Amino acid sequence: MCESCGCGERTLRIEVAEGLLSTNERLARENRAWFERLGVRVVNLVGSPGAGKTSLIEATVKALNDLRVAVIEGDPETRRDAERLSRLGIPVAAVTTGGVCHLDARMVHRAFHALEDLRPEILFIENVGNLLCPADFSLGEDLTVVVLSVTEGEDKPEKYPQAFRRARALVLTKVDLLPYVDFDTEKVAELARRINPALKVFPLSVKTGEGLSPWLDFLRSLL
Ligand SMILES: Nc1nc2c(ncn2[C@@H]2O[C@H](COP(=O)(O)OP(=O)(O)O)[C@@H](O)[C@H]2O)c(=O)[nH]1
Ligand SMILES: [Mg+2]
Repeated sequence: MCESCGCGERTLRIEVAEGLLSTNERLARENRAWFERLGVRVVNLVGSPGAGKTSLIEATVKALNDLRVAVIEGDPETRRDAERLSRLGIPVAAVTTGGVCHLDARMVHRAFHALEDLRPEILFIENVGNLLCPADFSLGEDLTVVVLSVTEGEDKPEKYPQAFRRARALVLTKVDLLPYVDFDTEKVAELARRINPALKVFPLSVKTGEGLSPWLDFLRSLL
């Protein structure tokens, strides 16, 4: 099954020869080459549990209905998010990490075998809900997107700088709840840009649809 991507024996040898992190980097590079060969753009969504990652994928895939989109869903336990997307007819592969706090390149590699034949143009990877660990593990993605909801507090960019440093975009979700919480989207965007000046920021709500268009335009611009 892995003949198309070049993993297998070689991967095992790499693992014995190198440490854990560099093994992941190596596998991530193999994923990257595989994704490039297939012409699929890969978006790694990172954020706390409940930030709105699955909801964002649902709304995004619905809006990009002219594109072939697939999803890898990472969860520490259960396949609930994958089942949720599957019910909407979205092609999805589930990775249950068994309590591990992040996805790694190998997990993504194995999961993508189930989606490869669909020839997706965009692959969304919902990482395990966590702002810390996923920032240390490349998956071979084109870009990482941090998903931060307005209910999580303004201090998160400064508390979790590594995730923001790694990301190309920041989606500030649940802006429909702004009247009820102390959260200044401009201020948080500014704090995040101090860490990563190139960060593109998309405040939006999947409940009302506000702010979705610039996010969708950004995704289309990747193709
Ligand atoms: N008000 C509001 N609620 C949202 C929005 N996006 C997600 N939610 C809710 O936030 C909760 C967690 O969403 P989910 O997508 O499962 O988060 P995940 O754990 O990051 O995948 C659910 O109850 C969603 O309905 C939004 O834009 N506005
Ligand atoms: Mg989810």
